[in-house]
Amino acid sequence: MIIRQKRWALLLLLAALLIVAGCAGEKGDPADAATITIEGDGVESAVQLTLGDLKAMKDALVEDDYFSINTYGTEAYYHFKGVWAWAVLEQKASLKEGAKEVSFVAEDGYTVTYTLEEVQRDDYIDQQDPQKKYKMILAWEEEHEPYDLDEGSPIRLVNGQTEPGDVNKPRWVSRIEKIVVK
Ligand SMILES: Nc1nc2c(c(=O)[nH]1)N[C@H]1C(S)=C(S)[C@@H](COP(=O)(O)O)O[C@H]1N2
Ligand SMILES: [Mo]
Repeated sequence: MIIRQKRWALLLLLAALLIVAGCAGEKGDPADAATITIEGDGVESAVQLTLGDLKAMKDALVEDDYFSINTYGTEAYYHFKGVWAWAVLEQKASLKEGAKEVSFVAEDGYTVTYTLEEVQRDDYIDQQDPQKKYKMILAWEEEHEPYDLDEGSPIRLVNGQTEPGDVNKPRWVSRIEKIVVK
């Protein structure tokens, strides 16, 4: 009888340990299930990608401080973590030969359109630091914080500047819903 009880106690302890370990381990960000679509005449077929898919593109990850100027002329650095937008198109979408332009469309309809070459560039600048070169990224973390799911799609387009004085922050499309290739 005592032996049986001990066995039960051990089993209970084991179960409790497993639960604790499970909670403390890789919880998986709930935002990872968020999706964006790549669609339009410029791709062979539309694809849906989860944020988890983007995070898994380890070779294309980018983490950096991006310089910005907004419409009021305010200058500031923001820290972002994300993945090179071009790598996403190249690796995840079946681009057609004649594809030319790429629109990043937010849930509120806010849209910024680039040529395919502009998405591919890896030499965007920071007017304050001539040494630095930047890629256009799809970011899921700003200032070391993941985007709040309550505010919508947790993915933002972020880029450097094209030239000194470039007011680039208006092109940082928040809450991306889809990427339309034409
Ligand atoms: N989806 C979406 N993204 C957007 C905008 C918008 O209205 N909708 N405004 C842009 C403009 S004009 C600026 S200056 C920045 C402001 O970014 P912030 O909210 O992080 O300051 O977001 C840009 N991205
Ligand atoms: Mo703005």
